[in-house]
Amino acid sequence: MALYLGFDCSTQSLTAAVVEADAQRPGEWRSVFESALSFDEALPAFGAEHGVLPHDDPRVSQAPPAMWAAALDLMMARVAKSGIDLRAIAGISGGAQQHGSVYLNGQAPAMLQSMDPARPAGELASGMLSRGVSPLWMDASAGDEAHEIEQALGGAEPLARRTGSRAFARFTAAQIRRFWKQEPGAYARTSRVHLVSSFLASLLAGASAPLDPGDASGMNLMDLVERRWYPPAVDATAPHLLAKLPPIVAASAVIGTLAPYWRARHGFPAAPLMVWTGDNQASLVGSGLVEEGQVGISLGTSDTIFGPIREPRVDASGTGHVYGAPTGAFMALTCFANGSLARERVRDTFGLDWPGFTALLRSTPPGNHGRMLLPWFEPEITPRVAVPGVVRDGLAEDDAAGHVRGIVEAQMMAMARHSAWMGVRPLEIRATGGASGNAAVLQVMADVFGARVFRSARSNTTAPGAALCAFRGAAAESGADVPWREIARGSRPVDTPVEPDPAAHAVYRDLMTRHARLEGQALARRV
Ligand code: XUL
Repeated sequence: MALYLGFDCSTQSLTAAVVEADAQRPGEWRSVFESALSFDEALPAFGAEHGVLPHDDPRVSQAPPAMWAAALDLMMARVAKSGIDLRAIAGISGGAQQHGSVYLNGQAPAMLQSMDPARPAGELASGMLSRGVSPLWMDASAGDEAHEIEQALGGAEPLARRTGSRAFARFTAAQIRRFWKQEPGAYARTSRVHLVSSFLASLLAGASAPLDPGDASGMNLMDLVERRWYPPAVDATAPHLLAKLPPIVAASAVIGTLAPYWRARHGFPAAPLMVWTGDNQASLVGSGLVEEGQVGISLGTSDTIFGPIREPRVDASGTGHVYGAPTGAFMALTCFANGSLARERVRDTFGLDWPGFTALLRSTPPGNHGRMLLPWFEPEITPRVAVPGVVRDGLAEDDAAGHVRGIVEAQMMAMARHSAWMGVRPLEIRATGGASGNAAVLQVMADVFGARVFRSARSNTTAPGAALCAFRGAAAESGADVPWREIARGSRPVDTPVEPDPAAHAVYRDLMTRHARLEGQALARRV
């Protein structure tokens, strides 16, 4: 049976998954290999902490693109040595953290074509850059630039209607504009602005790779419905930008074959390469969410709530996004920056390990005896909080149990409230990401939403999702239109769901009004 290789280049790690699949029986795909490497542990020389370079300004969040290239090299070596039959690889794709931008210099096209297999990919990649760092999705420093772009487009609403989102500081347009304003010379020397996804795809292809509509829709630069660059937004961002942007091709399209570099260096065959996408897009199909009404929650570095939608709807409250989806339709998503790192902050502040954290969560009742917490340890995306700071209501600073329940309840209530715009009242939620393995956390999720929660069969759904995009792309290339609905049957959750407790749900329905009030007051104090 054919094999498909998928990557997930997330904030803190690179994961690879190999999926075995057959177009005749698409629902019977299975994962035959999975491996993850943490950037901090595997590549300490880059100096990243949790995948991010330390910076004095808490709003700045950057990483070295050469670190991702080095990780790809290490992971390709691991896959090559894993014992899987490399000759059976019939497609390669990936999903990467969204919004982050990689700036290539004028020599990059020639360098991509002639990568020397004797030299590590990280070293080769550093020679291709016009900017040594990449601003990440966690970066909150480009607020002014986001505002300038919105102004030029006639306000937040018209921009959101065209591109799927109002201007966000972390979105690529605001970040490109900031780079142009701060380093005009380096911007002028930039021949191509890639996203993390198309940068890694370019290294694999040995040529500048295109973007898919899913990841391109996280830039504030693409006309969401036309799936083309939107000239007024491009012009409002930076001069001569159109010529620096990659082309946009259909999701899962074949974009080339694996470059000679990887074949000579690690012994891979000349496998077809499919366009990469964003991590959330790959996770959507990896979780088997392909029809409107289905909802997923990913508890990763960022917490996201997302689901497929048929038509693009705009979030009037301005916090949500509409992105392209691998299915060719759309996905709604709301993103929270204070996800797993915030949970870890609470765990570490009170000297707990995860079992200790879970025990305290179980020892406290729904509603937390009225103690409440807004966990804005880092600048928050939803709602927009530029200057971080934790807000406590009735909660003593040394109350470990109150903080543990407080953070989980606050995260779930924020997700429930700020996703109302999606217009989907979920009866069932598919949970994925690291913390989805914690049944006590999932119980709070089920109780807040009043919905049953299924844990995804695997905690990483992005890498297998990317492998499935490669599978679908390969099938389409040979003339077979494999329905996503059929492929999704292979993602059925295996275990029994966590059921909501009606009494606890009633507690949270009341508490959400208080949560909204506390949030409103805290935001008003910050203006
Ligand atoms: C989505 C977002 C994050 C990143 C994290 O808009 O900013 O989920 O994709 O990897």
